[in-house]
Amino acid sequence: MTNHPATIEAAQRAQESAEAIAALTGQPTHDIGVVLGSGWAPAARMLGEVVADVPVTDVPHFAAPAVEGHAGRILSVDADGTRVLVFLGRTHLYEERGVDAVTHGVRTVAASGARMVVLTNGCGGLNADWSPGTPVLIRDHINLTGASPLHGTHFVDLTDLYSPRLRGICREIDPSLPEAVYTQFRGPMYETPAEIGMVRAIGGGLVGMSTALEAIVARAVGLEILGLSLVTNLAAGMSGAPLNHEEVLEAGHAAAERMGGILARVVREA
Ligand code: 8IG
Repeated sequence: MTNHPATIEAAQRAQESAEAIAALTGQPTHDIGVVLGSGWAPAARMLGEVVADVPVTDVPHFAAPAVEGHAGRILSVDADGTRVLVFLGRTHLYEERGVDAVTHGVRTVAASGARMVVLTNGCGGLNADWSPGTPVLIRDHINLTGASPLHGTHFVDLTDLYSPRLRGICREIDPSLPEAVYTQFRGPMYETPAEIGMVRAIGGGLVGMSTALEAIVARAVGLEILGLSLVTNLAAGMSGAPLNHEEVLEAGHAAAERMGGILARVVREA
């Protein structure tokens, strides 16, 4: 069932946001949505020609991002004829605005006419070979937030949630891209070393605070999904050093060329 009142209201808000984005960008529809998370902003300018650049606060129903390094802008980018709707920054569950605020971006991508979404994030890595600045394809996820972004009796299949087709295109672009299972915690605290031990035991390779809830709604609204993580730090307890947000931003700048190159090609080839 997709007719729970909260689902209908969320779809209506997304429709209003999509109409505002169309008016503000001069682009009636977009083909692909891209959500750029921690560390990914420097890669944005490599996507194509920026046709419009709008503060999210000019669009109804979007909240200003609370996290440093999340610029809070919406871009319309022309990637050789593919119209890409880019979100610089996102709303996280730990901001306590509720699951509908967290997933409003992906609902708006669908309402804008797109058929696919690229969800990116900065995250912790459980493989010691992944130095900060390593991009990793998300193969699957484990949702440890205790939250669901769906309302009512809405059964959604999550098999192959992270499109094998899009992962294949990415590996053609960059054969050295690893794949891993993304494990989402609510945050905002990072994990304890014991929690990282649990993640390892259940098959997780990445830890983050954003993408799983967005991917669930992206599937529910019919989008094809590509998930790309940037490992910005080794997971807690692995490096001997405490975790901090500055290394996230540094890793993004260091890896921008490689990430931007992958994004620029995948939006053209997908
Ligand atoms: I950047 O180590 C970033 N985001 N949960 N754990 C979790 N989220 C993160 C981490 C991390 N690094």
